[in-house]
Amino acid sequence: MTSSLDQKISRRGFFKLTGAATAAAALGGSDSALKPGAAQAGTRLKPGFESKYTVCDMCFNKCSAIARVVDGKVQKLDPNPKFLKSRGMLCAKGNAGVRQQYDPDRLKYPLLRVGARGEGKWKRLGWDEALDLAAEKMKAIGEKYTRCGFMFMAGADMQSTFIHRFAKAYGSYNTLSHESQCLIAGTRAFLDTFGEVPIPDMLYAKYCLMMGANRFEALVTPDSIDMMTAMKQGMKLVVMDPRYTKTAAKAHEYYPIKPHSDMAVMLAIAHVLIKEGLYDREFVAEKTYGLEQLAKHVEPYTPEWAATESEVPAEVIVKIARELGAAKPAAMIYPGRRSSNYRDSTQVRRAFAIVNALLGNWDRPGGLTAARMVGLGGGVPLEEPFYENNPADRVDAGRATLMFPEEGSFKLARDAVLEANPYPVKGFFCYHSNPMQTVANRAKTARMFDQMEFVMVMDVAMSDTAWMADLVLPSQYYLERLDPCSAQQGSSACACVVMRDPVVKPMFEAKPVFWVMRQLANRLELGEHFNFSVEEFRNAQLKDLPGALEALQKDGVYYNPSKLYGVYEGRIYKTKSQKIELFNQRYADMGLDPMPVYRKPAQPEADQFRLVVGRNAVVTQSSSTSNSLLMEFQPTNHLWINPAAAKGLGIEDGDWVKVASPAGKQWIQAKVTDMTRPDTVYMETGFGVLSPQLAAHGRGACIAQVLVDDFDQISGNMAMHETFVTVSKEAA
Ligand SMILES: Nc1nc2c(c(=O)[nH]1)N[C@H]1C(S)=C(S)[C@@H](COP(=O)(O)OP(=O)(O)OC[C@H]3O[C@@H](n4cnc5c(=O)[nH]c(N)nc54)[C@H](O)[C@@H]3O)O[C@H]1N2
Ligand SMILES: Nc1nc2c(c(=O)[nH]1)N[C@H]1C(S)=C(S)[C@@H](COP(=O)(O)OP(=O)(O)OC[C@H]3O[C@@H](n4cnc5c(=O)[nH]c(N)nc54)[C@H](O)[C@@H]3O)O[C@H]1N2
Ligand code: SF4
Ligand SMILES: [Mo]
Repeated sequence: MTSSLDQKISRRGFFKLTGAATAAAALGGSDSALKPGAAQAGTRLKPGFESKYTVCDMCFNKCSAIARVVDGKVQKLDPNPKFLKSRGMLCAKGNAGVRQQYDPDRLKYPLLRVGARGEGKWKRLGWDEALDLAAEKMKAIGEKYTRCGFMFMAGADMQSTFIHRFAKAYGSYNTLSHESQCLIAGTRAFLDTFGEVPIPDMLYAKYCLMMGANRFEALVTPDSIDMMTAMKQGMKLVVMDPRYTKTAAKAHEYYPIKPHSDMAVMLAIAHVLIKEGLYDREFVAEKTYGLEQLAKHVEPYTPEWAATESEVPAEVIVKIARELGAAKPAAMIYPGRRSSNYRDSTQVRRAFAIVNALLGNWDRPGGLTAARMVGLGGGVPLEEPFYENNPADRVDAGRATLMFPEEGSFKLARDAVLEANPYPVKGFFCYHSNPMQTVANRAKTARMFDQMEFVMVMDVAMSDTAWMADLVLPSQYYLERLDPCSAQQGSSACACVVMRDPVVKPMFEAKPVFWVMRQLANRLELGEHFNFSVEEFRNAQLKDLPGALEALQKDGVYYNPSKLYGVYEGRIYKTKSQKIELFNQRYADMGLDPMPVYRKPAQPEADQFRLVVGRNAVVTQSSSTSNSLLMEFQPTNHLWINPAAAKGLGIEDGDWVKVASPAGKQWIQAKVTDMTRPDTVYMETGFGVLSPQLAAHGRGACIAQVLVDDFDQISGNMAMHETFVTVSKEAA
């Protein structure tokens, strides 16, 4: 059966279908300065422009920037040369921040749904009405289903801390962040090996093996920029990816690895390092636990065996192991960031961590370094109230072995909500995140919203998640906001703090989420937990950092220089054995594999492909769906399919194809290219949106509709690459 979410509908068609045209027309502002293109016009700066520091919010990296302001309007954004973490860079998306600020389709007023959910019929509300309604719903849901019956989600934002604080004051354990869609399997793996989440010291590395990361397109500062510099300084880069990415194109060597076989390659590298005595003997003897068990464990994992699993030739695996051994300790297996890939992603990343430990690169130049604490305080302390009638735990508790208590797992929480097991959850507040586009199995997310009694979304744009809400609240954009401080760690780029002051006056009726939380707290008799201003919160954060506020005002960034390497000299590791754990006893006690065990992964059938996700330098997940400037660079998405596979299916470049999985189907144009393996297809994220108020509407297909919602069994991380699809030539 085709659900309405599977359909491809043009923007014009959608207006007709839902009768949303009148509503949308009423929402569109008449301010001519906001017409498309107006923000780009007249970017020549007039003499006397003002310069103000800000922090980019176009992705999670938080690069410090300088806004050039003319007549109260931002004309241009420039990088802050004093912000070492981005090495004085502001990427294409960062530059396009101006466009987002003056997006003619920005959310302007609180909106109440008046039609069916997702139909797009809205009524404008005043803020008081909107907040009274939200408070009333929160009270009613809390009373009827306990306070855990209301779930809170907050994306990667400097004000997200206030949502977590509100949830605690209100009494719900059910908080979610973007992290279970992003990196928690990797975080879990490194914490359970080193007791720390490492920061790669890319700038001084001599050798880097990068697998499952695409650092020249998926920008992470300072790694992306440092990788270029390190290569100029002689670093060797080897990339393994089923796709020929931009990073692969720049690498010294590239291998189109069979998806889901990284663990095999890594265990075979460990095999060679140990067998040929190429590991750092002194370091391993002194700082690690479990070499003997590991040596025995990797004995059968030979390069020849790994080659049959991964299609990376055995002699290449041996060569890489020897080169890593020769370049150590300034040699690394790049730890990666997004690890929302497979059912065993924690164990895959454990294998990465273990090889790094064998190379002795921990806490040393060109290796993996410990995140340095900059000394930023937690702000105004919260006295968390206790509510007696609450359930014992989070709604997703126990569905994965070792979840993080504040992050949980969106995928598993959604399952629990749909099953109403162990208890019903009937209210949802989402801030600065867009699960309708960024969580696998969009139809399931829509079903979760369908069974909610109240969904409130606060965004800058009518995202697909806002489109499903009962109440939509217009958020201030980062250039308008006063935000708390944020600490940043970054290898040799130094630990630092950034903060945001408003650059321009807020437009329309947009408000900061802090204000919304405070207003709601007052209405729910929780005002004592929000009886401070953002400035006061910020001052409390900075109380142990004398001179920081002045530095932030003068330079846009505050540094707290600290030791870079050798931080762990004389220190114990935060693991059970107090050493770096090659063998993890805690895992063994819990019935988990104490060392990564390779189990043959499921493979696509003859008529199927594995669908993988990945990034593009001018797209940020779903955030750029409202940015018409970025859309000019990447107007739509395509399905990458290998020529041999396409030929077998009679598909030619540019043909429309149907991509189908058990989660759903979409229609998209094929890009026939040998930049992907014959068993792997790929499409970009951030297209095929439902909301007609987004610049991306009517463009491309939605990958979240097709991705299957599997999960990493240890961390609860979403596992998007467990998706097998069929592809057939078929017009939309
Ligand atoms: N321009 C841009 N930059 C960004 C972001 C953005 O949206 N846009 N997002 C930011 C965020 S939140 C994050 S978490 C990071 C993510 O940074 P990365 O994790 O580097 O990003 P991806 O592009 O998802 O990289 C995953 C790569 O793994 C490959 N791959 C898939 N399956 C396998 C496999 O089994 N084995 C191997 N070896 N490779 C595989 C994919 O083809 C893809 O190229 O990027 C950050 N930077
Ligand atoms: N298919 C697929 N899914 C993915 C990924 C993928 O590569 N492919 N990547 C995964 C990863 S690594 C991550 S980190 C997650 C991220 O997933 P999300 O947390 O959903 O992040 P974004 O897609 O960036 O969506 C952010 C939302 O915040 C809104 N926003 C932007 N600025 C503001 C603001 O100032 N205020 C408010 N209130 N809202 C604002 C945007 O309009 C957008 O709706 O996605 C994950 N899901
Ligand atoms: S990497 Fe680009 S989009 Fe991300 S914060 Fe930095 S400038 Fe902004
Ligand atoms: Mo992410």
